[in-house]
Amino acid sequence: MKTTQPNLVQLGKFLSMVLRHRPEVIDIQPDPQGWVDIDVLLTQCHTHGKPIDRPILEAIVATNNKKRYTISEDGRRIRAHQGHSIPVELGYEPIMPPNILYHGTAVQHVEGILQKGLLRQKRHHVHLSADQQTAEKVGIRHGRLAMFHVDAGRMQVDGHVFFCSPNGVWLTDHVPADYLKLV
Ligand code: HQG
Repeated sequence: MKTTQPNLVQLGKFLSMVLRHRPEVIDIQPDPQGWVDIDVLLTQCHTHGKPIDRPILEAIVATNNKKRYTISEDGRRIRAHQGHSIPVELGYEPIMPPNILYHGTAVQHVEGILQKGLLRQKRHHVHLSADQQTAEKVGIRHGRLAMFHVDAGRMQVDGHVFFCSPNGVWLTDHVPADYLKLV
């Protein structure tokens, strides 16, 4: 008998959408820290035509290219590590950043960034990468690549606060243009 393999990438994108941006699409309500009960999530996914069961969910979490999701220690809840546009309090502790962080973007954004610095736009934070290769992948999502080096060491000395999500994305509120170098 021929079985159809679930498309984990596609289902992962769906999960990202409902956990970070539009939970109302499947009628779920993440708690203030962004957690959703897994039984409720799976039931609501089924109801809305996305047949995700527990093994599929665990496969999405394990194989996701950016390790976007985490399951709680008791195995009952799931949330995304970062990147939400819905209001959530992720509870990360401030942490000292490396001296240089990287931000990849597209050339059409460069002028605005040089004027106003890096703004968090629709997300909760500005997202920065610890290595240039990752930042390149982030940037080319938007168009022709432009790369900024961020003087994170000096920002921290000047009082800016940084967080690092468990999947290694560096987060801060705003990067004034003075700390940016277009490379
Ligand atoms: C740009 C993905 C004009 C900024 C990735 C970026 C990342 C400005 C865009 C995560 C600006 C926002 C985040 C200014 C910032 N003027 N443009 N003043 N300030 N911008 O997608 O950093 O797949 O919200 O350069 O891997 O590209 O979601 O942020 O180009 O980690 O898990 O405004 O999203 O992860 O775009 O990506 P985004 P991002 P996920």
